[in-house]
Amino acid sequence: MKIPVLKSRKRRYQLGAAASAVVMASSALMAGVPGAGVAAASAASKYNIVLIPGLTTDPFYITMYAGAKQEAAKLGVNLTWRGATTWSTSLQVPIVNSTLATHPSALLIAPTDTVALYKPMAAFAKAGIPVISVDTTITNQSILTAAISSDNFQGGQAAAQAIAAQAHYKGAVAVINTVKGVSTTDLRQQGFLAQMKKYPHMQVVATEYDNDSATTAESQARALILAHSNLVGIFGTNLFSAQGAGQGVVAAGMKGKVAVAGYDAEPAEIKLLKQGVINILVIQNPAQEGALAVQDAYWALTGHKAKIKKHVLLPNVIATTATADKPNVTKYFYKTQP
Ligand code: T6T
Repeated sequence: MKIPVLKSRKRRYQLGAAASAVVMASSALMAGVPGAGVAAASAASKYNIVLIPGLTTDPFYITMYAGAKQEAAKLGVNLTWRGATTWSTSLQVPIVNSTLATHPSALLIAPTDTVALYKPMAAFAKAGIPVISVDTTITNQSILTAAISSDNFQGGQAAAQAIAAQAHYKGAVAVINTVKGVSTTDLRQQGFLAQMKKYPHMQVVATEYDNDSATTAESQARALILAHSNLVGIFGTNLFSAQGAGQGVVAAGMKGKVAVAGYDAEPAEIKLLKQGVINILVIQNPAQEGALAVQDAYWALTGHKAKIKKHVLLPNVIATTATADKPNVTKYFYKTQP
């Protein structure tokens, strides 16, 4: 399988500011990983940028934070990361609202819902604070300074192609998705379904939602295998869904019989990929997403708005069992600590 190499966006404006990294105080709002709520900062900086991830305990967002932190240090701006430890709109909304009360210079956010987060995010824009969506986004993007994401539709298509090829283009497949109304995973599912339509001897028999829980995804995978004797593949649309799908296939004794295509690249998934349980992982570049978001915020704050590309879609990297040890793949594996 061809492995696309991620291209880094051309740096159109380079700031010479040197960063002196200091540690900022943590806040009660910040939770999750050890060190969460601790920000890389420059004591001298007048810019306080806040990054609100989908959740703080997910290696995808931890890696994004690491990239954002590095860029913030380079540019000499303060960066704070705060968020809930689980994927939850009802937890994220009050965090966003209370962040506004701290009057940050810019907001970088992975909204947990395409509609529910519009109002809380729009309040920042109304107050003159640049808002950049990173990873996920909202449907009404009029209030955004920029939206940075991976090519999620293409990732879903790649997952479908891999399962179809593994199953010799016939049989039943299922999707295990996270939560409805999330821009990224909705698009991955759409890409998967669109691609599957091209294979006349394949049928999509089910779409499950696991609420971002690997444990739930595992039982859903086992139930799907029991319910559909002709099941040849499962697509887990994110890290937890893929992990659970792989574990479910192992538990059902169907390794090698039911193909698994997954998203992201944290240690449990990589282990399953190397074991041949997961056949393909669509890997993103969250560190680059985080860095670009900080850079865009900086440009917006320093009078260089013209340099901001409003919509950035980063390419994916495909890892298969055969390529799981290749350095041009392993360099994209996610971090578990920022
Ligand atoms: O797949 C990523 C992210 O892109 C998605 O929006 C939510 O799930 C992850 O964080 C992985 O768990």
